Amino acid sequence: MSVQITIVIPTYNEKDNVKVLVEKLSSTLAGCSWEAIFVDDDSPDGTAEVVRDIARKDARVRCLQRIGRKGLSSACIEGMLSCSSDYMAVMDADMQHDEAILPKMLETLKGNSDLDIVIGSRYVEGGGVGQWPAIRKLISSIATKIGQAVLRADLKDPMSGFFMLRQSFFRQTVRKLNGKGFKILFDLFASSSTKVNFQEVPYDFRQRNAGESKLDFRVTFDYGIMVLDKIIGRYISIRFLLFFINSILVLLLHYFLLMLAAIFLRQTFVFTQLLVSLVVLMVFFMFNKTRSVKNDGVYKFAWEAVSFSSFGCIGVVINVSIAYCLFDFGLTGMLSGLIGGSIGALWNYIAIKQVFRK
Ligand SMILES: Nc1nc2c(ncn2[C@@H]2O[C@H](COP(=O)(O)OP(=O)(O)O)[C@@H](O)[C@H]2O)c(=O)[nH]1
Ligand SMILES: [Mg+2]
Repeated sequence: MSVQITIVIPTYNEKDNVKVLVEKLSSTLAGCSWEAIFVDDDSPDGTAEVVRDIARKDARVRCLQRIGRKGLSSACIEGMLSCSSDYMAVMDADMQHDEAILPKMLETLKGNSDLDIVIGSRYVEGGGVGQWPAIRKLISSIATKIGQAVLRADLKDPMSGFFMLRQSFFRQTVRKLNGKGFKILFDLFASSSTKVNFQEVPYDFRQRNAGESKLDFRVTFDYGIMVLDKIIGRYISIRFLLFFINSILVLLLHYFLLMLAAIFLRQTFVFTQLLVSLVVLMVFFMFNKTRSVKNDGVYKFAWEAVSFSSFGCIGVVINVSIAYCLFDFGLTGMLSGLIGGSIGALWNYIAIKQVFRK
C-alpha cells in the first residue's frame, strides 16, 4: 500500500520524545498509511540512534541524519525532499503540536483540491498557546503581526511550525525557499509565486514534553532577515546589504579599538594592529557562531571556536602584514590599520562564511 501521508519531524536533542511521539502517531493515524521521517542534525544526545532503534522494528519510521549541518527550516525542507507521498506534514518532536488534529488536517486537504496547505493554528477560535510566559506571548504576537502585514494574507498563525501541505505545492515552491531559521511556514508563503490557498485548523499549543527549547536570538535575527528579504529583496540583495552593514560595523569597531589602544596602550604599530585584529575576530565569531555550549555541548562549540579562529588568524596575518607595509611606506598608523582591517574584514566575511555557513 502506498504511503498517504509523511510526517517530517526536525529534531535536535530530542531523544526522550521520539518513542512517545511515534506511539502517539501510531494511534492517531491508525486509519491511514503513514511514515515518519526524523531529520536529525547529529544531536549530541544520540537522538538519531534512538530513531534508528525504532526504525529497525517499524518500517514506517526513518532517520535522516545530517552531519555538520544545522537549522530547523533546512531540516524540514530536506525531510520533505526525501518523500514521495501526496501529502506531507511538519511537526515538532516535543509534543507541543497536537497530533490529534492530523486526521482532520488530512481530511481537509484531501477534500478540497484547491487547498495548498492546512495549518495547525493557535490563533483561530478554539486554539491557544497555553501557559506561555507574558514575554513569549508578546514576542510571538509582534512576530505574528509583522508576518501578517508582510505576507498580506489573512493568516492568523504565520509563525506556526505545524502544518500539512500538498507535495505538488512544495515541489513548485522549494527552489525559491530561503531555508534559514525556524519559520518555514512564513518562508513557504513568502516564496510561492502564486497566491497560497490555505485553511487553519485550531489546536492548543502544549507544554514541551522533555528536553529544552532551541529558540534563541539567532531565530529572531533570521526571521528579521527573511521579512526584510520579502519587503526589499527585489530591489537589493539582502546578502549584499548584510555584507555591507557587517563590514561597516567591523571597521567602526576596528577604528574605535585602534583609538583606545593609541591612547591607553602606546605599543608598537604591529603589536597594536595584531591585538585589535584578534579582538575584532573574536567579536565577529561571537556574532556568527552556529553552535552554543547550551545546545551543542562544550566539544562542538570549542571545535567551531578553534577552527574558526585558526582560519581567521590567516586573515589577521595578511591584514597585519599589509598594514605594516603601508605604515612603513609612510601612511599614518590609523589609515594603515584601517586598510589592513578592511582586508581582514573581507577575509572574515567571504572566506570564513564560506567554510562555516553550510
Ligand atoms: N534538525 C534540526 N531540528 C531542530 C533544530 N533546531 C530545533 N529543531 C527541532 O525543531 C523543533 C522545534 O524546536 P523547539 O526547540 O521546540 O522550538 P520552540 O517550539 O520554538 O521552543 C524541535 O523538534 C527541535 O528539536 C535544528 O537546528 N535542526
Ligand atoms: Mg517546541
